[in-house]
Amino acid sequence: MSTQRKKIIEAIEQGQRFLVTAHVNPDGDAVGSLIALLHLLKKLQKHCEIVIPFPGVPDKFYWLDFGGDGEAYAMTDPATCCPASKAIDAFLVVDCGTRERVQQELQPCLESCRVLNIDHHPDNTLFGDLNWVDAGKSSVGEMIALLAMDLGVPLTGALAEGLYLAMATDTGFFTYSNTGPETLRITAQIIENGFDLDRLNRRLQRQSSLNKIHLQGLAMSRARQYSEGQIGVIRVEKELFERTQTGPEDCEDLINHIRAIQSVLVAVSLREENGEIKFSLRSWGEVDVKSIAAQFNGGGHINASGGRIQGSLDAAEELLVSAVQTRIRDGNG
Ligand SMILES: [Mn+2]
Repeated sequence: MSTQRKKIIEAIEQGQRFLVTAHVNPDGDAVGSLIALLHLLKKLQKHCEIVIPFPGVPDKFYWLDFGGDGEAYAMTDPATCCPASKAIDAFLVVDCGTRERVQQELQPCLESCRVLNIDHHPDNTLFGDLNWVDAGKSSVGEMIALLAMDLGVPLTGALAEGLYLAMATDTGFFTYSNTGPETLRITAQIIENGFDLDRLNRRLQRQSSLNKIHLQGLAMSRARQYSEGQIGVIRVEKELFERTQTGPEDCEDLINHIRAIQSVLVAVSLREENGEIKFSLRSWGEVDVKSIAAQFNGGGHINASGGRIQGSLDAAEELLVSAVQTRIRDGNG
């Protein structure tokens, strides 16, 4: 076991009051890990405040168990979180590669508290007082599962739900190359413990509205490819959101349809959001899209990354396609 993991376990065992958060615009791994930590700490009889970062729990996860008895606090008034945190023993920050990924209002806590940084982003800047960072892990959920096992807490109930959500979403339901033997062993253990897989998958996967399907259909009908089909591109203009009465959250999974095209090595999706262009990159195997996103100050993982570009959709598409072409030609395609 790594020394850092051991030290995190000690800090949890020795502490009594914890503040916990994840990155802004929380995804399945962030939300799932927060829920898992909440229930893990509750089972250990610790006091725990969860700060769900901006803009809150995505609608599709509203049904998860956030504690329900006043021990979990949504981010309604960020200003009240930090003063309270002075009395806490540790500030757990999960799934954040850099301190900037922590919500603005919580930044002072990074200075005033003992920070435990638990993450799997390869470019993590080790901003914590303790840093357990392992890029070999599929998700933070997988890391929290290991902590729970180390601490002798069984992977059941709402804890297991959070872990499964985190691992399933960060691995594309156990299909991406980050899915490791350990990911599957933990999942097996969760199922052995009586977890209702069908119930959870139904809730996770039965989420689309008809408007979302219309948006995706229109966007997909305009998808195109470059470099003899090695690069697939899909884009969503502001006008498309207006026409189908949808929002950015309805673009989820769109990129996976492009990644599924036979010849595609790298899938690119672009959308107009808040006056800038948000992009995502997905690749197969060796093609490192994290380094491409980094050229535009983005981040992520080798096979899944993203970021933002200022300017028009056309300009952003041109920049990204040319960066991907260079990477495929010079590198590891
Ligand atoms: Mn993650």
